[in-house]
Amino acid sequence: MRRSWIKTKSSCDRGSRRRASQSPHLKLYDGRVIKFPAVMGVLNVTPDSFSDGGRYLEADRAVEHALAMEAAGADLIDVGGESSRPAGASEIPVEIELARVRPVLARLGKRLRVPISIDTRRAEVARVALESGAAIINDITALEHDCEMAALAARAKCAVVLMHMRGGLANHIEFARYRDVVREVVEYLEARARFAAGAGVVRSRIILDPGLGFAKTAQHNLKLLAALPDLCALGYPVLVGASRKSFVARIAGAGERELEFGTAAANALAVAAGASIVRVHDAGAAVAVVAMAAAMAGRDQRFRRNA
Ligand code: HH2
Repeated sequence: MRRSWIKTKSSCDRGSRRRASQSPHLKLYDGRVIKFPAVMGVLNVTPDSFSDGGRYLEADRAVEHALAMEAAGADLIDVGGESSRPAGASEIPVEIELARVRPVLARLGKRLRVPISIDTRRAEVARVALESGAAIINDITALEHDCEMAALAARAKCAVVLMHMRGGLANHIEFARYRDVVREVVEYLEARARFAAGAGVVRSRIILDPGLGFAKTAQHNLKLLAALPDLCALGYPVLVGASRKSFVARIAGAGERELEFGTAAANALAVAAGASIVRVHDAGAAVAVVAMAAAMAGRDQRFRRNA
């Protein structure tokens, strides 16, 4: 669905935290429903992403890959045109980000049945994506980078992923210092959710993400994964992006199989701990992992594959 009306205007205490219940699904502005736990397939239209950089820079290949992830059972596709790779990700001009994602979004809007999210920090890019039919803004800066993002999300009534990070794209690893990483991340995300709701973002469409690997060491990531129930207790759906990240490589090994199984283990335990969405590069593998983990955790009675 094209939406040409969206105009961008210029310009804890862990123990005592209220236990709020999470919704079992996300209802989008257009009535489509994403059932949890869900698999978000990553589509990086970039030359330099850490896992799939350069593979889908050409629009036809990107569209093909998105359709393949949908066929493999992905519940939504996350399109990004700017890498956030910690090893020196460089800021790119907005024109380049737009030139990468616009042709892909235009084609996907007509062909993809599952919802599209746009992985961007920039309101201008988000607006183009929303006009092409995207229903979710995935902002790794939790609406902090671009002061127009919150108002855009509110006007569009889209869902928003608020992710925790510190520092900028190129230097966030230098900010991986915490007294209590779980408490600080949970408090930050709670505050950003409050900010988003205050700006008019539909509360039931706010999703929180601890931002694994963003200003986090491997130990920080492990602590956050172990404490997912604390984050889920805020009552918002929680997205986890562990797929193929360097902490998985450090722990499980950097070979293809090791990354695949390390990612699978992280996703299974995240779903068992209450995560609502896992963001992955290999959608087919994640669909099976999520179906099994959800069934074992008693969260989901829909068997994704027939025996
Ligand atoms: N991770 C990456 C990018 N966007 N968004 C959310 N909400 N959560 C994440 O964990 C997350 C994200 C990094 O992964 P990838 O997109 O594969 O790499 P790159 O940023 O190099 O394109």
